[in-house]
Amino acid sequence: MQAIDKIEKIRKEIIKRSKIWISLNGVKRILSAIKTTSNQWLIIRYSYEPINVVNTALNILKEEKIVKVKDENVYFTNIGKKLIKELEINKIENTKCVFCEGRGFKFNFDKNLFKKFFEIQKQRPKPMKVFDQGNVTPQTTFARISLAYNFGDIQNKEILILGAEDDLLGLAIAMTGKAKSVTILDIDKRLIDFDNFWAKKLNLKLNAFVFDLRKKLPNDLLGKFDTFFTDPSETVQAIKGFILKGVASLKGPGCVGYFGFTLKDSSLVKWYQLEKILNKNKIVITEILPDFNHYENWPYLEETRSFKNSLTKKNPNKIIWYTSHWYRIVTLEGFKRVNIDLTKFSGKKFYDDIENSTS
Ligand code: SPD
Repeated sequence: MQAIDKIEKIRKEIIKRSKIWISLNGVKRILSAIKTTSNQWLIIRYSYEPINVVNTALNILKEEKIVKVKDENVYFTNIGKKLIKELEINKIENTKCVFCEGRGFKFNFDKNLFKKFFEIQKQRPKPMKVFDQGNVTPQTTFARISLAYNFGDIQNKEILILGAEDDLLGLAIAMTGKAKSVTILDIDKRLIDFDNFWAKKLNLKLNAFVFDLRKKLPNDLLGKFDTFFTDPSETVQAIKGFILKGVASLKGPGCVGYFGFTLKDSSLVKWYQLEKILNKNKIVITEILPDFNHYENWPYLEETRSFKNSLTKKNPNKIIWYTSHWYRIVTLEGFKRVNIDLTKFSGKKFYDDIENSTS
């Protein structure tokens, strides 16, 4: 069988088992990632395909004797080496800036402020599975601020954070002293108490409230903010719960939202759905910054599908492998405020779907 036919057969098998679509180029990218690194978590990072898809692909490639596992690392066999030679698969070359971790922005917005935040964040509550938590690195939190600051989306602005305060972005923005106000909504009382404790201690313009974002936003939060930030789970329900509620909170056309979206827990088909929802509501995407958000590993990783279905049983420990793209969106004239009740989606139904494997 020709190499290309073999890969096409494998592509169809990946789709059959994972129930997620992948292109031929997507499969070739996974092969390039394997050629680049033997660590399965970095293979996932470099593949830009859902974790479920990469894990399924690795398992099939092993069954087909194209890859083998040695000391919990993944390598091509001789059969695999011949195959990738025929397919002209190259290593992935990292052309990103090494000084800014590839984001294009300085992460140390202000060295002393960053140091202070760095010490505070060490005491943050640990991520919990029940809330699908997993925080970004403190460098990421400050890179988010630098980016938004560059666009003028923070200075003298009224800011809303919807969930994801495990990233402590609202606290960090308030610590810059540049925003007019920062309001934080999160379901996790531990985080709200943490924020309010530091707000009092540091005299910050920050108000944090326990709020379940499946519920409708109260009227006094609608149309009141200039900028929102969120980092939702990636189901369609969570897009509506977090991103569209953020949009509903904005004052008018030309206001701004930021959120993270992965190719780890979402496929390109989900991206299409997301972008269609945004466009339908007259919202335009101005930036999608790849791998902008770097996540620290969360303590419950081994309980999730991403680990259980993985080819090797190596824990990533300190390796940054879970990254997301950072979207910036702007409301247009005639944008829609969608503020719906989603409480019928209980627990996992709200934040889990077939493409998600980290919750
Ligand atoms: N469930 C594990 C951690 C995931 C963190 N959330 C990332 C959301 C990106 N939109």
